[in-house]
Amino acid sequence: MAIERTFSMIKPDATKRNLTGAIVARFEAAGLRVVASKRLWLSLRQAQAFYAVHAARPFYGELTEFMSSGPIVAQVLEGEGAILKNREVMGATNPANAAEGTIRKDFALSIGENSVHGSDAPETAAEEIAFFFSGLEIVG
Ligand code: RTP
Ligand code: MG
Repeated sequence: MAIERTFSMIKPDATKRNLTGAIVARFEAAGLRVVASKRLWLSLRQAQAFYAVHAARPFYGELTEFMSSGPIVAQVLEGEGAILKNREVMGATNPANAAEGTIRKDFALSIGENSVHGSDAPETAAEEIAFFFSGLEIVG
C-alpha cells in the first residue's frame, strides 16, 4: 500500500482532559508519523467553515459549537494506508459502537464529543490538510 497523508484533529473534549499525548502515542504505535502539528482554538466561523460539508445535518450547530469550545490539535499523519489506518485507530464515530482498543472506545465521551477527527478519503484528506497547513509546515 502507498504512503499517504491524512488530516487528524484532537478535539476539545480530549485536549481539556490532557489526553493529547496519549492520543498521539496511539497514532505512533500504529506506525503513523506526525509530520505537522499545531494547537489552535477555532472560532465558531472557522469550525463552521471546516465542517461546511455537514451544514445540512441536524448536529451541525452542536458540532461547530463544541469544536470551538476549547483547544484542538491539528495534525498531518503520514504512513502506509494512513487514511484507513487512522480511521481504524480512531474507531467508530459513536464510542458505544467502537472496537476495543480504539481511541474512541477508550476516551470518547459521546457521539459528538468523540475525541478525534480523521479524514475519510484521499480528496477530503487533501482539502483538510490544506485548510490548516501550508506546505512549509509539513515536514516528513
Ligand atoms: P470525524 O469526521 O470527526 O472524523 O468523524 P466521523 O467521520 O466518524 O463522523 P461524521 O459522520 O463525519 O460526523 C462528524 C462529527 O460530527 C459529530 N456527530 N454528531 N450527534 C450526532 O448524531 C452526531 N453525529 C456526528 C461527531 O463529532 C462526528 O465525529
Ligand atoms: Mg467525518
